[in-house]
Amino acid sequence: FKMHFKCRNAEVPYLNSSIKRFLVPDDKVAWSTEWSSYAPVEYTDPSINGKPWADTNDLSNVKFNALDGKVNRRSYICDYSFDANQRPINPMGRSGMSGRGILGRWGPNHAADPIVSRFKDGRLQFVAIKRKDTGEWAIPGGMVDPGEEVSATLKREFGEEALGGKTIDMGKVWKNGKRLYAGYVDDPRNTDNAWMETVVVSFHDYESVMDDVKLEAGDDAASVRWVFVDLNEPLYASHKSFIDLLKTSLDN
Ligand code: RP5
Ligand code: MG
Ligand code: MG
Repeated sequence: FKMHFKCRNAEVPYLNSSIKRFLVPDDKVAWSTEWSSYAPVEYTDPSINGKPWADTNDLSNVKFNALDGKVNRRSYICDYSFDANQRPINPMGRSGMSGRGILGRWGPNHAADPIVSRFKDGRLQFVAIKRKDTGEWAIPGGMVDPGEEVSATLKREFGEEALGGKTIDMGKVWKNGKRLYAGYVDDPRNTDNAWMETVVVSFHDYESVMDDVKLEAGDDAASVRWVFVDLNEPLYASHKSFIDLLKTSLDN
């Protein structure tokens, strides 16, 4: 991605708040562009305080750009740099908000996105959830737990969000994993100091294993269903681009 958009939307309030971002025009996104009057809104959602998955405001013992104990604080994009307060700086540029917003980690917040797909009457479909937070269709992804392998996160999140937490034998599907992407996500929750990164893996169902699997929404998901890749609705964050990568990979 060359530029982020969804985490610059200054018209709508930030998730679960009434806070609006400082407007960052396209030509001012890059940190290399001087902008002395830039005044991002400082915001960290008070509800993340004390959460086991969240950092504290004390940065002194955090090992950035490294594996910090069990927490992966490396970025797929680059070795990120720091602002005057020693806070990581979003490598994709300004977002109009400083602090962590509702994200737990300073710097990269690592997720994993499993795309389970099949052909239905010759048309490509994938398993999508309707997210409870924004109401948009999305890949049923989620955060990598400390010490967890990404390959485990993919299956766990799919199970939690698309299979109602049940363990279902999808053996053949899980064997066809193909990594499509690892990097930045233009997530509406991103800030100048905290951002989403993900690993997207395609699991195409070549053997119709999924025909016998009953989808059931759970956790972040309000509903779940097979969605055609050419649906006429926006997808969450950068998920549209991830689906485009899926299409290309199945064409080859
Ligand atoms: C997106 O947020 C990722 O692509 C992934 O789908 C998701 C992870 O966050 P939660 O679903 O846990 O909120 O940036
Ligand atoms: Mg989840
Ligand atoms: Mg999720």
